[in-house]
Amino acid sequence: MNFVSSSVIKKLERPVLTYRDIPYNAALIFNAGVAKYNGRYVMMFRNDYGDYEKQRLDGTNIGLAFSDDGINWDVSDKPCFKLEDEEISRAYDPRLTVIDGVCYVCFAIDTKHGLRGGIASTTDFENFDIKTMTLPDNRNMVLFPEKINGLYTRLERPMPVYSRGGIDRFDIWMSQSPDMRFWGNSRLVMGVENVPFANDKIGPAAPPIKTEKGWLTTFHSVYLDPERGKHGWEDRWQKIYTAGIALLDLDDPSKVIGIYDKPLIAAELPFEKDEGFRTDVIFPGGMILEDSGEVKIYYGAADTVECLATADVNDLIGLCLN
Ligand code: BMA
Repeated sequence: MNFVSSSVIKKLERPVLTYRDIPYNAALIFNAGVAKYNGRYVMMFRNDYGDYEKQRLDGTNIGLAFSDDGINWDVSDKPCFKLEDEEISRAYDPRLTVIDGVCYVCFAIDTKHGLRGGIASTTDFENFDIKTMTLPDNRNMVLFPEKINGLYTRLERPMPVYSRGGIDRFDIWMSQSPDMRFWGNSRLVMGVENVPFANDKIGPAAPPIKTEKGWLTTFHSVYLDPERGKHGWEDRWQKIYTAGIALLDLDDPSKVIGIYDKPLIAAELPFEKDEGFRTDVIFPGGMILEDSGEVKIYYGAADTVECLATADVNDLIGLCLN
């Protein structure tokens, strides 16, 4: 299967961050969350550290970088976030959302008793206050940047097993909370069967942005090709990850206004398709709407590097409405 990006997408021809940019042990730098905070761009990125050349991974932490233009990044001298104890083996895939001057970080956690999603708040990117952790198995959480009908709102991706045939038929859900701690009011937003280029699973990608026409939101879409053999470091990597785009109702984001029926971003460049840990993986985690109407979409590529694509907000909305 050969997926291509939409013609509205302009990719930066180089990654914005790789392990070579990191002043501490780093191997795979990807799946970052990005926000504008106090006049600067801030990025929290996943670092699977070890040795890139030797294809060895030893663990995961989350690093921090700042930028004035969203393209050139200064990486802080040490990782900013790591969760590890007897129960939790790691936290990863951070996504950032600023609400009322506070930066919230959604992250995934691997534990001995399942995969969970967590939300922490910070104002200095050194101290993090953990607000909530989900039941397993749930992850890929992203927060909307404001309360909806008085409630904090998140998209998420539980992993039902028995009811979906014991395979990866995973969908996008939403839940709401009065206080970031207690979550409920859960509803299905998008089923994997609603995405023509997914045959496996879907999940939220970057936190949604608000437009006049609705909440514009990316999602990741997985196409499983059992014919694929070695693609990257492992003997077999059969999943192709692309990014999709959808528009959700402003008042009730469980109502989908439109989904673009083809991938928005697909792996095409050498560092997306040919090099790295798991090739053909596009995994957005950050989306920023500029005053000019330009949308910056940050995405992990090949589970190895962090990249940037841009598009005009009206073009993105147009894809969802046609
Ligand atoms: C998902 C997550 C992501 C990763 C992707 C492709 O299940 O683990 O962190 O980018 O798989 O490996």
